[in-house]
Amino acid sequence: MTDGLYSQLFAPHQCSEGTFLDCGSRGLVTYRAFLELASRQAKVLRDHGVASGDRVALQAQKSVEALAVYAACAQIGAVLLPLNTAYTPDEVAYFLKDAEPRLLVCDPDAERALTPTAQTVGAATLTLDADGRGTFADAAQAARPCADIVPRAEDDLAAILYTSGTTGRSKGAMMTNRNLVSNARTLTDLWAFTGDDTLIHALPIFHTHGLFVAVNVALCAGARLRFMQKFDLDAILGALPQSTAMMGVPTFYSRLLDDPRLDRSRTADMRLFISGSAPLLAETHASFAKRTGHQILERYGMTETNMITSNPYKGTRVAGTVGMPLPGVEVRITDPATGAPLETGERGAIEVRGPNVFKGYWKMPEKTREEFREDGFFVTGDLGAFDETGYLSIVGRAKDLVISGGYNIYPKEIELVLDTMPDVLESAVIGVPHPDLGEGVVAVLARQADHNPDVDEIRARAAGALAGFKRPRRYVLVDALPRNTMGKVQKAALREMFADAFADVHAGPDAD
Ligand code: MLC
Ligand code: AMP
Repeated sequence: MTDGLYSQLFAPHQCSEGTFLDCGSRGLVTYRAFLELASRQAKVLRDHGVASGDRVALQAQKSVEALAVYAACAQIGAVLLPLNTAYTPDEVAYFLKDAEPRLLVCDPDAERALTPTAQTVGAATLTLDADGRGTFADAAQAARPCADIVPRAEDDLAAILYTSGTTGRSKGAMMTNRNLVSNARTLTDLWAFTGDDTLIHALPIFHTHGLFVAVNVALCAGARLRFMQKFDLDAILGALPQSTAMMGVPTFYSRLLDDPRLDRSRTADMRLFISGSAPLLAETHASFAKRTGHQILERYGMTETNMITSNPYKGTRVAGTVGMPLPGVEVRITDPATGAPLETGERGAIEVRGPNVFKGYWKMPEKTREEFREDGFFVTGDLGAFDETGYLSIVGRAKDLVISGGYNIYPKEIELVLDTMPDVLESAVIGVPHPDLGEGVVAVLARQADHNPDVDEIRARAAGALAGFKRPRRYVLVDALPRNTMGKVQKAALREMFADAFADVHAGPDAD
């Protein structure tokens, strides 16, 4: 029973006066101070009835205090439910009803909208703002530290991360202690992280990349995080000379490249740039290498599986590939229709098995069964092929998914909203190339006969229903959607038709 996340990743640092979080002008936080804060929060969780296995929902801006909730949950065996800060109250309501947390910690601005739903599921609501202040912070400050570390078994849940689905209904991916600890150890070794590293952390802390990959690797190595509230070009350029590593989505790299201040001297002390969550264009890889001398290391992962493959730390990093399976992780390519394994070089479904793969979808045993093979391989929904040297390339997606700036957007969810709009017969949502975000969302609306939908009104209504990053950036009106002989909307044709929808957009943070 000593295999829990807390015992493995947090407890070894309880007495460390080394810096865990470097928050720039906001100061330094030692490992000891961070864990003491977390232990006070753990006491608050306990005082609100949170027991081992109970869920704690967190929708709060990135702050030291918000990150400490992760450690507090781990300490008492609670299951963290981190939520994207962009989700609207309606979207959050679904997660609360589904996961039935014991406690919701949210921004003071969202408290009024969220409390009624929280109450219906029996959850108390406490607040935490972007500066780490609020009723939750006050309670933690007044609390005595909690001394207990609740033992957790490897297979116990540590977190639930919601991912949208192709049906439009979000699924809670259940992450166990084993999933998180095994991946953290493997990545720390593979990428050679040590206590001498300073890792630039500008990713959000409600997704796998920023929370589990970056934070857990730092914990595992005893490294320092240069902890930034969000992606800020100036702040990152300023931090590069005092840092050794960065993890980011491809948009981070294209934005850095867009700035002439990125050069060899600024990155001279960096040892590693890692990219993931979305495809890194080979062109970005080459431009970055030319400008800085650094070959970006691209890796591949997924909420349900943590990290799956990585280009090597030592050895050739091949642009346009996601490298090789991580040690202890099995990856195979199969025929998407039959599940039969395919030969090297053949394109097919990417399947994965290993200690990194999640336990299943929360309260969705059927959905879980559908996505696993009988021998335990999980079907990722990505399509790929191995080359002769063992490198995997992702060549497409079997799932209807758009990845914009590293966020997953499921068209079905947007279409369900757009289909209800006045004068719209039906809609098709597609992702097409976007210079800043990789893919940008385009909504194709088929008019009802003799009607003309009001796009401004639709845009405004969509804003009320959907998180900002999911909202279509372009709307196009058509008389009818193209369909194949089976009656299925031909999204590939639409993607081709509107491929240039963002041709006028330039790369960089102020893009369209
Ligand atoms: C923000 N906006 C986006 C967006 N991010 N729109 C589309 N796609 C995105 N990714 C919208 C906001 O709603 C807002 O719209 C406007 O853009 C400006 O918001 P912002 O917050 O100022 O945006 P910006 O700072 O430019 O953010 C872009 C970004 C950010 C790329 C830096 O999205 C980001 O940090 N992405 C990382 C996502 C991530 O962590 N993915 C990991 C998933 S885990 P409006 O209309 O309100 O003005 C995973 C597994 C794995 O995939 O393998 O890692
Ligand atoms: P998420 O569900 O948010 O965790 O997103 C996971 C998806 O992101 C994967 O299924 C892939 O489609 C995609 N992804 C992650 N890393 C990469 C990468 N390096 N290249 C291409 N796609 C990636």
